Amino acid sequence: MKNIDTIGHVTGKSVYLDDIPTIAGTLHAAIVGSALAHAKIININFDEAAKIDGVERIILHSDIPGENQIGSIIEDETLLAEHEVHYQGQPIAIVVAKTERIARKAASLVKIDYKELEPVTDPREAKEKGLLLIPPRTFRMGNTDSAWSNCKYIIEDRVDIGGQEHLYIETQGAYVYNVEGGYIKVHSSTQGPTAVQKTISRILGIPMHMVEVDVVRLGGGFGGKEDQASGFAAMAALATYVTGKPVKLVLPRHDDMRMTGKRHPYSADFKIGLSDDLKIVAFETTMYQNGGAAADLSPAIMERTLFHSTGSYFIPNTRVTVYSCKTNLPPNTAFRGFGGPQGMFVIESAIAKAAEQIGVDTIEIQKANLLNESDEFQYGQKAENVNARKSFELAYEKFDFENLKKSVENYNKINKYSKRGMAVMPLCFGISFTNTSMNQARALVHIYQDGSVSISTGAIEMGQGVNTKLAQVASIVLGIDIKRIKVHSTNTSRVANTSPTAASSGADLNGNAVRIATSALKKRLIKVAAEELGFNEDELNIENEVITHNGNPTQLHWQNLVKSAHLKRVALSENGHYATPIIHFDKTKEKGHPFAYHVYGTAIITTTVDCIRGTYTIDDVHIVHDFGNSINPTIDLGQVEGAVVQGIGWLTMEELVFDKKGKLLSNSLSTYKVPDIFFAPKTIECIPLPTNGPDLAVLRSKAIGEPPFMYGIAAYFAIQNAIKAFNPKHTLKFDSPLTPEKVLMQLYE
Ligand code: MTE
Ligand code: LUZ
Ligand code: MOS
Repeated sequence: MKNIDTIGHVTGKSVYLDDIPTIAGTLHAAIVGSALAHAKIININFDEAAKIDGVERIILHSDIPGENQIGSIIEDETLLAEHEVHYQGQPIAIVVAKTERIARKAASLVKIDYKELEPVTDPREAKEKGLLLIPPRTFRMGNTDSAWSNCKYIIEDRVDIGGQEHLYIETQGAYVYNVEGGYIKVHSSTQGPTAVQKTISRILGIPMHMVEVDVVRLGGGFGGKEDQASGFAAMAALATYVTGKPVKLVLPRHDDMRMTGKRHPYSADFKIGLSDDLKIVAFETTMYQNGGAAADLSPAIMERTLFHSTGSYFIPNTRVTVYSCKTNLPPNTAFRGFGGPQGMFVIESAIAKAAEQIGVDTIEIQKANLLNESDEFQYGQKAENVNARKSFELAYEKFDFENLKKSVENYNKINKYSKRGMAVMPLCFGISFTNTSMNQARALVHIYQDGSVSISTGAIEMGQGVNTKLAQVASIVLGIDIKRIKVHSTNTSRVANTSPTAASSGADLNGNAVRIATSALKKRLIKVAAEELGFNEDELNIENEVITHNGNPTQLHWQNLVKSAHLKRVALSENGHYATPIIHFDKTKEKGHPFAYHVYGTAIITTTVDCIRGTYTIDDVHIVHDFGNSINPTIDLGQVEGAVVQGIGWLTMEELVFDKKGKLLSNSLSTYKVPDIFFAPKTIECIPLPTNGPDLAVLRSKAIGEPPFMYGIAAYFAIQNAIKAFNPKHTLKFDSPLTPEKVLMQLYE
């Protein structure tokens, strides 16, 4: 089963926000963003901007009829700045004009006088100054203090981790218009339609039922539109409120890059202790999360860092603390992995450093400490159906690790100025929103008189193929051809109180809601069929659109069954509600059972470094991944490939550069490099780990969106190992991204 969007995407017929036909008289908005990262606003002068022909209105915070507040977890963020600005690009005013070009031109002419204040961009400095977004949190298990004396080896070091620009192909945007009587309709490129609805209701001071948010699909989100789409939609809604006209706001790439938050950079100190037989006895780390100027989703991201700080390993004595630090950067936000990758990078760094100092292969320490069945995580959950060792061993065998290693060693013997390195990354990622209450979803399913089926859920299609999976679930449950099924836009008037499509759980949550709704509809239809055919209900089924009796086809076809059900006045619509069972978490104890299940896997990555230029290629990516019983292997493989390349990009070439004053210098595609087809690994081979999949995954098909991102971590260590092969004086450095410039310095340090 291919992604149902395939043809539309490659022929350019798929509709994105900016393709929606606009109503006559639609105005266009542009944002005036702060030129400075930290300053007091002294004066705003828009005389010159207002003079331009075609400018309709210039909107300030004082035009907001409701509350000037967009913070979702913590109320600490304005829609439009009032007296002070806290990051470069922070929205201050909105210019509304007849065309996009006029709006942008006028926005550039708005003059703002500032009194500059000292910006802070470094999280450790922020912590020193007491600038925290929320109080720190600590997860602990066992007793690290007393455990150190049982360690043969104790190793300490520091890790610095860079951020990452989302670079969704479609930038942030919204299109808003009045329907009647203050009821507004909003098209938004968002992962969280309910978040948009809530934010607009707050900004305009109107009830949520006066705001209808509709989303067809996104040109990528990657977490960047989980929270941050809300502000831009609210600006368009405010402009509609003020002007009474339809308003479209679509960010130019430059504005999107400088105004929106990114993956959080982290800095961390770690201490790891091992026994003689390479068991990790104790692990302590303190991490400084660079949260940016407002909380946004940082508290939840901090939480996932804590959850994943021991990676794929069992460590009996653990203490992990994260500080969420307030800096003068755009508020950092969700990005594939949601703080998990940073936590895992620290533990992998600690293991690699320990291996270097002890003088063993990293893989020996990894292997000795992989999670086993019933091991306890530091947050109290017991590991169940653990596939850590299984995937590790299968990867070792199937990809002939010993031979790979020998071929790398041989290559390095023969070649003087070109060196290879390899590294292994074991993965364990928890599935569920860590905030238990978010793990719910609804599906509204209609069967029309002609036998066609309509599905609405809270899931947002952003390229990950969730709509295809939802249609598959309905098709499997109802026993009908997928061509009869249409997955409709995500709309807050059809499906309310949606969780954002995030945490890789879009298919699990919404798919289960579809399963529940379609199962109920099927039950009703079978009852009708039993009456028509004179058989018992439990002997009947629907297969390939035909009603079967004990597995044998009858004369009754899906279409006729639907017709008679309607004539018999049987309800052909159903609303399915799903809430993940079992999960819970107690924040006062920092213990519980937060995840429905975990996703496991193992990647082996090899790389070649050009030791004259410092450039590198990623040669081969070998993965054993635990898909469960994949409902769509084609889509899932695509997710693995995309995620691993994105993960490699994060730690290698993608470098965010801010100057000391907090201004983003890498603000375009000429200065911010992402992996392209030439940089992508020469081969990505991914084999599924044969498993049945857990009960709590939709039709036992495990969540796929984020986990494979973290395989990219192996690329960092593979390059480090290649540097070591060239420069025997080199000691491991934990300072991502590992750009060619840094590689070159490390080759000759
Ligand atoms: N794949 C594509 N093509 N585009 C995206 O924006 N987002 C990722 C992942 N895969 C993304 C993607 C992220 S961050 C998440 S959380 C999941 O998809 C969300 O979708 P799911 O819950 O349906 O897996
Ligand atoms: N969003 C969120 C997420 O609100 N909670 C989560 O646990 C999460 N995890 C991954 C990505 N987004
Ligand atoms: Mo993904 S970071 O959960 O949107």
